[in-house]
Amino acid sequence: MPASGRDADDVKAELLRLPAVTAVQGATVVEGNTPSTTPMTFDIVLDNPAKAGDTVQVSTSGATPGTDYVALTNVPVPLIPGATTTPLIVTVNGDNTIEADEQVTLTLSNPSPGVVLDVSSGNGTIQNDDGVPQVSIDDVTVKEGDVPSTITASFTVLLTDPAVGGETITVDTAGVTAAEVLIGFALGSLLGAVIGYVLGISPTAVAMRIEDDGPGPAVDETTAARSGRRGIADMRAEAVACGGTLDIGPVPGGSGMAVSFRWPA
Ligand SMILES: [Ca+2]
Ligand SMILES: [Ca+2]
Repeated sequence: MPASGRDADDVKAELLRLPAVTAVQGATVVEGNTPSTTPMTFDIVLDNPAKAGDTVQVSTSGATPGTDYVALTNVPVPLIPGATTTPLIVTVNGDNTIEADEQVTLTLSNPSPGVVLDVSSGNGTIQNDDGVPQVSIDDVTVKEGDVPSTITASFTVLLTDPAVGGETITVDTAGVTAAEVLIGFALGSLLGAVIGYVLGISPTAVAMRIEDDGPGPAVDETTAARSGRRGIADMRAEAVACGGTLDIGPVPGGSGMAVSFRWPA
């Protein structure tokens, strides 16, 4: 028996217990979005427990090093003494890019004496979690307000996935417009009612059309006419006075007369 107390069988048994890496098991992680990061764990698996001082070096490759994950190059990793598994974390950087799943390879090298690399690499997967955004928009109700106020109707456009940046959509408005507002209106009460009623609908312009049936004032209105009502002349003057215009002409395709008022002129 040697002076050390170990015989050949002891040395042989010790050699048989030298740890050998038998697997490098990478994880699958969901990528996440900017600026989040996600740990991807690689388990360095040994067939026998590591001893104090056992180390390997690790490097990463695959996907876009430094962008998709924090790259490692020949980084020494101490194996956990007495353990058969040593975890090693690679930091995955989230992004908002629509892309395929990506693979990260962890490669082991330069084991310390007594450590054998039966397996020297393993793969992990970054699962892309970005898709083509679907767009929706909500409904908005606002109170129109009074002259001369204007009211802002704020619509919210929602995406199902975060925008990458640079995407645009075209929006258009439809519905009530100044030109579409048609208000039945009695001759003689034109301006006061029009200004108060319509400006809240369109903050920039208003148009309306007034028609009569053409027979002219009734007999019982004669007194009113004689008392100062001058019909169209008064209406036009009041339209101009408030900054609008008044157009008068025959009703298209029919009999009678039409009066169109627009504000501002
Ligand atoms: Ca993402
Ligand atoms: Ca992505």
